Amino acid sequence: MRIVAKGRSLACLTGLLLSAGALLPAGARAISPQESSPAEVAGQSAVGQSAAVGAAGGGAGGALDEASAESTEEDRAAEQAVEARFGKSIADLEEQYAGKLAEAPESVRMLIDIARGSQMGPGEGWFGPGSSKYSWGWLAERMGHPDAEQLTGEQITAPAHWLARLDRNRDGEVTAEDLDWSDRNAWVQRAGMINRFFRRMDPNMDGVLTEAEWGAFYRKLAGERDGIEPDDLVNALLAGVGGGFSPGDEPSRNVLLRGLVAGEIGSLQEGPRVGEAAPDFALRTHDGERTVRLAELLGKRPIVLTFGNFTCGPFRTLYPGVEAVYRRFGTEATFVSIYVREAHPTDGWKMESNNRAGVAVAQPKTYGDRVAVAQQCQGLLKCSMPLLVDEIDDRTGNAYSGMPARLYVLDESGKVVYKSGRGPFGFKPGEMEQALVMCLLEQQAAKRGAR
Ligand SMILES: [Ca+2]
Ligand SMILES: [Ca+2]
Repeated sequence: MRIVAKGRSLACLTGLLLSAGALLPAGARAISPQESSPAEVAGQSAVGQSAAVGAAGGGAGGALDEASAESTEEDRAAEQAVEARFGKSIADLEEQYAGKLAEAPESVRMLIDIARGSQMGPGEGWFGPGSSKYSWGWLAERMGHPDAEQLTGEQITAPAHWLARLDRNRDGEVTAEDLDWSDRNAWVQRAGMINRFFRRMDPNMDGVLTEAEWGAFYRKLAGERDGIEPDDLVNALLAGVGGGFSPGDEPSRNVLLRGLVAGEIGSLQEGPRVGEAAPDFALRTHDGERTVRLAELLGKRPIVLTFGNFTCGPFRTLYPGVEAVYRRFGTEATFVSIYVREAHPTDGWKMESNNRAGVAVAQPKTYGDRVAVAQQCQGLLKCSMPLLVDEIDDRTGNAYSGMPARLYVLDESGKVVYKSGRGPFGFKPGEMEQALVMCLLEQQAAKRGAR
């Protein structure tokens, strides 16, 4: 498996391995404790890597010089594409942000991490945590118990189904732990591990395990025997986990550079921040039957925006979690999904795991092509909320930095109250749902105050 760019020193490679998510499969939102480091979890890995490279004595510039000496025509083409898009070479950007990479725009942080050999992991480059108006402190204060360490059902004035979403571990009280969605949280790590097991049993990767899929998995393990044993599950689920990408999924540096320039790894824009007004959009539904304009949805209820695309495996498997939120809160909030640029088209960072799941499409070149893929995606995911298709110039995907997948909660006035981290790693429907509940709590309190 090709892990590093040519000319990379062993010390660089060590720094890379230390930075946790580097070797995770792209589909792996979850990370296990040994794969995670505090720096990475805090979204500081770019800085951490920079330090590791610096400590190696050569510095990133040296590694890049070596790389360029050996670079092939393909390398040069990828680097020229970067220069055309960013207006500067990678080396110039490295120099400009030397020692202060954390201050660089997200796109530059991602570019430099890719140039240094990142294979895309949580906390690397622009993959950071979500941001929210709400927190444990906000909730405790709002409920009139600012110093409490836990809130019981009696202390939270809310319908039972709101409370149930805040009490993540269902122990009857809400604590800071219930609201912690960082990658170092034990619940998040365990849930992530279970999600990865789930994907192993779900051959068509639609995030739904049918009785037939469940049965096929069981029969494969049991063989001729009348039952399976704990070790059968351990071997089937753990073998190969954490060892890198699935065969045929790992990207080369050039594929990542081209994917970055094309907006397939994510938008070069950053999207609105919490507290800012969400950009307006007017997009047609996948069936062409109507146009939905954000401005027309405002003033009524909170709004949940879900961005995603067909070729992003984690989006496909995590999307049912958004549908579940829609089932629970569809009468209390407005839900809209927005179909954006493909993350893993056959002419970009193509993935064998997609091929095995029967997902193989080139990057749409026209709006009509994109609608056709959105319809194919709809056929698999059976999205029951309006599915809007972004224009082929990615205007809405860019305005929200929605590629490859992302979640937002807006309050009824259209201000952002929750913005997930960039997908796939930041795509956390449970985190979004808690923000939605707290937005509803705030709205409820405001209505009471107005009476
Ligand atoms: Ca709890
Ligand atoms: Ca399935």
